[in-house]
Amino acid sequence: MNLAQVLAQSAVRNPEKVAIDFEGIPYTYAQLYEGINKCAQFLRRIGVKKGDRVAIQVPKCIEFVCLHLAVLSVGAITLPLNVGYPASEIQYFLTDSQSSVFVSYSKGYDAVKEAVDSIENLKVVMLDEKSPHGFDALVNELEKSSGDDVRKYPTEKDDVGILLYTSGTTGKPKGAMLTHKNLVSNMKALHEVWRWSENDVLLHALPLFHAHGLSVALHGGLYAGATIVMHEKFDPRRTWETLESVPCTVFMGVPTMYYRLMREWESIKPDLKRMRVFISGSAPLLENLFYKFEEATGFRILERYGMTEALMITSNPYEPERRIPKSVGYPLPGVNIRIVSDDGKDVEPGKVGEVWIKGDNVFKGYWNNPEKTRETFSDGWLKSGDLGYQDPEDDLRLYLVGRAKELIITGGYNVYPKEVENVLEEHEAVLEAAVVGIPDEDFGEKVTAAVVLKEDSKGMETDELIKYCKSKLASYKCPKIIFKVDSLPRNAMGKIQKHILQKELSEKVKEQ
Ligand code: MCA
Ligand code: AMP
Repeated sequence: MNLAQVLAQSAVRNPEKVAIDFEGIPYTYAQLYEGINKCAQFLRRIGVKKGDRVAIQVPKCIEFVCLHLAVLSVGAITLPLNVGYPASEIQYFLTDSQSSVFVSYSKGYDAVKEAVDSIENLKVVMLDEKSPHGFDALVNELEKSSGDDVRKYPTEKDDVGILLYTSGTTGKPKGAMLTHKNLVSNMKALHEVWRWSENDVLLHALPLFHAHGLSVALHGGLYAGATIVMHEKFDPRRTWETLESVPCTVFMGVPTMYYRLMREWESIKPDLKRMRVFISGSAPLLENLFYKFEEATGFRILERYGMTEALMITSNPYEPERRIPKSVGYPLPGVNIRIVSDDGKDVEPGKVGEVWIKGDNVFKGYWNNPEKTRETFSDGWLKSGDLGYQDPEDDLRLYLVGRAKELIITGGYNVYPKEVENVLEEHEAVLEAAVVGIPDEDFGEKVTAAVVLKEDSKGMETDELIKYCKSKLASYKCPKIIFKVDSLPRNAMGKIQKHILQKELSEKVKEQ
């Protein structure tokens, strides 16, 4: 089994149809698959073999799509990376994954060059800035390619296709291994539940380096043989205008995007007569936003629940009248869930417990980390760290109510406080630090820190600490606000009481 091979069938069915319109430049299915084959030849030429990790850190572009599917076609593994990651994070991902190729672009490469140069046996593929999306170097290489089809798809269903790094409670990101079976089965389940068809036109405004934009949106659209209109960045006004002018039938976003779309609604009020469905996920969609959106547009947003380690888990039903705010719906076909208490026993329907997951969607484990993998599973069930309950009155419909794991979700991105605390505590002026999520209308939660400074550094400005964090962490992980405090609230055991701190900092934010 190979995801790229499954997707290649759309090219055979409808070669002349536009597969992706990237920022106004259309690429037919035939052109896309020619590009994939050329990239596959290039990868073979530079020695990429089955199982090799190919890390790609480039802005959203058509070349990313071709490279990613070419990597899978030759049996290798794609490791997509956020362009916002600074050098220290990139060095960690490349060394931890033992990647053999790093695909970068000149504007971004300067920032990571020093860290990357120190890694042995790593081939760097540079893409310069002359082609429409900055990819002349690769494009030149591709021109050397012949017409031979080198896509051999040498993988079995349990071979890894994508390695996605997710942060963890210990602070060090771990590489989640997603197999071809995970990717294909989940894509097919969503195809059925969301009633994808080749008549669909998806507006794709998400990043391609997470499961949401990559697996759910990109793979889903290509599998359906639909047309994907890709915007490099999300812009709410442009999104409304495009949904009307193209016109589109499907949109996917995180709640922050829906919040920003609503802010622009009144001044545009686009005609959405061709739209079929708006889908939300990656973070909780607030009830008032669900209703506000429905009142304005007439559409009930279809909310679903997923996590990198299990791709998509549950979804509200497709029928609009069965989409309910606050509920994430029912398990997808082939996915099983349980709600489990602290002692590992199933709780009664209606009672809150941790969501456990089993099915073809569940990942193979963390890269090179059997210990963390073992901790994440119990009897073959993936322990999600999410807290929820099933409604006994409504066919066990799932509601999420919180998280057992210490996690902040900001604008759909996950931030583990420990990772930020570690960085803050490495600063010479900081004695100790604690990081929490403060409710925020736009981002859902806002990363916020409290620091106790060392005696001789009490006068230091917190702006300086934020600047320091930005040099060490992707900017979405950096605290938006840092408060100086004399001490952190602790219990009798000395453990920091995050819920008290969270309340205290929320009050401080309100006072500002
Ligand atoms: C950008 N910034 C953020 C975020 N995004 N800060 C906190 N949280 C964020 N999500 C920073 C920028 O670096 C910048 O920092 C400042 O905030 C203002 O940026 P702004 O222009 O407002 O942001 P933007 O570029 O418009 O991005 C907002 C966004 C983006 C479009 C909502 O965050 C986004 O694309 N989110 C989607 C993430 C996603 O795909 N998640 C799926 C994970 P400064 O000014 O300091 O430089 S996969 C997943 O969760 C599972 C599988 C699932 O269920 O889907
Ligand atoms: P990630 O590790 O980036 O894949 O994020 C996965 C986490 O996002 C899940 O464990 C949930 O906590 C959260 N999540 C995803 N979808 C939803 C949703 N619809 N509602 C609430 N939380 C969600």
